[in-house]
Amino acid sequence: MNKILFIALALAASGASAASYVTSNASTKTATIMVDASQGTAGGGLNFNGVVKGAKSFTIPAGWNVVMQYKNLGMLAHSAIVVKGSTPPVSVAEKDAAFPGAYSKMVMQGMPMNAAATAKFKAATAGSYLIVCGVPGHALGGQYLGLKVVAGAKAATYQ
Ligand SMILES: [Cu+2]
Repeated sequence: MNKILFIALALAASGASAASYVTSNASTKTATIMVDASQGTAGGGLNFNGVVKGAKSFTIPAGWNVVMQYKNLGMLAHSAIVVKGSTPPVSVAEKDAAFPGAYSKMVMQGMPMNAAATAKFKAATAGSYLIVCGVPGHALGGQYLGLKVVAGAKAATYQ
């Protein structure tokens, strides 16, 4: 498929306003996703990309590689880790990652303001997941996004 046409379709599928949070590359089967902790005041800062309680979700084709670009914009320490299921966990650590490598640094302690980390993992198994903050209380406070891994999906999206 024409690359520009593909990008246009991917943008249309993801919604133009949200397009900046995901880049979908079907030829390399790679999704690059952006997860910004504490973007603005939603949830008293306990948010990702400005939303709380899984109000938005990434969709990743099953078997694709994911590059998760995490950054903390807030004053409090935050982190990001992918966990299985649709319910935010009471507590979470690196060993609870749904896929090997699917977390930022300092999951429980949190990374300080303006710290960034890139996590690379393979979305190997279809299912429902969450990207949660691992700092105790933050996920339960609403700091999580949805992440759906879907067999047969053609592009990574965020909506
Ligand atoms: Cu947090």
